[in-house]
Amino acid sequence: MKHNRRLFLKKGVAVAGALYLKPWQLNAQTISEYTLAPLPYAFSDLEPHIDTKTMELHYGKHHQAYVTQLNKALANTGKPAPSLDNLMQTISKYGVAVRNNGGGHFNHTLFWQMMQPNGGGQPQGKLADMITLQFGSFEKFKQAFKTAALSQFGSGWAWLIQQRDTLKITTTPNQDNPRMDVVVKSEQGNPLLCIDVWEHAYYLKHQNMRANYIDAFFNVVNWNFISKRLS
Ligand code: MN3
Repeated sequence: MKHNRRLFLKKGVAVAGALYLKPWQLNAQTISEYTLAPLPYAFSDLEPHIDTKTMELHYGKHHQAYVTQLNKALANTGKPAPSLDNLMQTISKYGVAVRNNGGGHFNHTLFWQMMQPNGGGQPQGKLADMITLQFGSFEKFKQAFKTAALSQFGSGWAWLIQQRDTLKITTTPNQDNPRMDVVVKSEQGNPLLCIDVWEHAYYLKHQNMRANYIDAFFNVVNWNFISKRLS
């Protein structure tokens, strides 16, 4: 009897609670939404390495879709939006729609900033020293990064990550990234450099030749931005 009564009380409280809206459900404006940041350069600025049409579609359609779908998926959870970095570190608590679209938003936000007109060349200072220490030389690093980006089967990303005092090259499928808590611990880290190897990132200009796209990408890398990401 006692047990049943307690159960009834618990259920009663749960039902009563459902009648009241949580503070963040009272007003749609209190729900913080993710937004697509402006590109730090024009669509045509990365020519001839990354073509204008690819940039228009990749940023304007693909990235925008990740942001729209992420906001939709998160609204369905009824929870407020955490910071994007925090979302990555707690992604295991969310469903597949938040993982895919949240990852897509995080990855592309980084990716645009990693490129710049008149980029390329080599990193300087501490990052250059760490790359030489870890990989032997910048050229050896570049080759290893390219090999990793080529080896990612199907859609995904290649990364240079920082793990305390060491650097590591890794890859992730789909829109996963090394900040996500669902990624195996040994492949988690602070993302420094990344390249999108989904076909939508290169097919218009390079068709099936992913290697040519990777070479072109190295001509627009913003090493200054990447160096500042060292922690
Ligand atoms: Mn993409």
